[in-house]
Amino acid sequence: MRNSTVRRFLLALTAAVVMTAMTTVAFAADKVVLRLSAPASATDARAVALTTQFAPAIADFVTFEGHWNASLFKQGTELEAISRGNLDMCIASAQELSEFFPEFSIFTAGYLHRDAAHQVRVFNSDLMKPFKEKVEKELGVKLLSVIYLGRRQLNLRIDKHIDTPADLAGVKLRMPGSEAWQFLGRALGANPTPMAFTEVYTGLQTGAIDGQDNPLPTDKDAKFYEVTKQIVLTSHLVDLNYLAISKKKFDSLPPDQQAKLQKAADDSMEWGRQRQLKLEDELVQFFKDKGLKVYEPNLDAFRSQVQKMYLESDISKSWPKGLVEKINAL
Ligand code: KDO
Repeated sequence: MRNSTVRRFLLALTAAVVMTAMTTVAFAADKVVLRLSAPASATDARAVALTTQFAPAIADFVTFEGHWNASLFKQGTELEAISRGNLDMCIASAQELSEFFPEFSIFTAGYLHRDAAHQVRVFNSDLMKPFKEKVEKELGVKLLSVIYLGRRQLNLRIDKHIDTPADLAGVKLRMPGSEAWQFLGRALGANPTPMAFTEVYTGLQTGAIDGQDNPLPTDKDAKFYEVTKQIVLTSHLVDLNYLAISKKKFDSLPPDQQAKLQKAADDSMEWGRQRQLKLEDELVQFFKDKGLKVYEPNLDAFRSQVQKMYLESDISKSWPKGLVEKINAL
């Protein structure tokens, strides 16, 4: 090729590269950015469901950014961040929502939801409508889908055998930092201590706390088995989260994209639910292999004490009349 031909060729190539880059930027700019912040780690089941299922399903119109380990917002401050327009999505807990709307504490009560399927029935039932509407209206947050976190179990660094709530007297049990969680700790018979999730491993290692409660997949993911001696299978809370999004952001999407996003949320959370259930089954052996004692206590003793404490407490005064019975009937 002659020099001028080479130059023309290079110029054309440069122009093509620039055009492609500009188009990519334009497409990227056209996409809606959804920033989610959560205390969960990037390997946590919910993070995996969001990054491997949810994000790819809506990738044609959404750029999903997951910020894990509370790197963007501190645990418990995400709902307010969405409300103020500083964040688009989060993994909200009923405990956090109960700080704004006390009636949400019904979904934080020990031994209320029976299992993962029951959670889904409750979330999709008409009973949930006034709860969802209130959060949308007053907080500007839309609860897209229910997330199965798993059955919370006691995980202790002390060796003492736990059979009934009385055996937990004086045990410093880390619970997340809100009143709904602290109450659950007391209902279990323990001495609850608030602490952020990201500090729990060190708390167990140093002995600042005697134990913590979380579902088995979380205990594995956070490596709590390295610094604890036993897991007591109390299953005291079939724990849930809600996949939450800014209502303003959601409403700004055209209807077909809203529907696609909603479906991606439901499908990915169902995928996560099945994965989490399978993990819970498999992990008992994993912890035993790591040298931990894993056993069931007197479940009737735990269930009756916890349910009684809730029903006699001020917390249950905020629950809509007859709702416990309706939830039980679902
Ligand atoms: C926790 O702090 O123990 C907890 O399990 C509470 C849940 O509601 C949820 O927020 C979870 O932490 C975090 O997402 C970290 O896994």
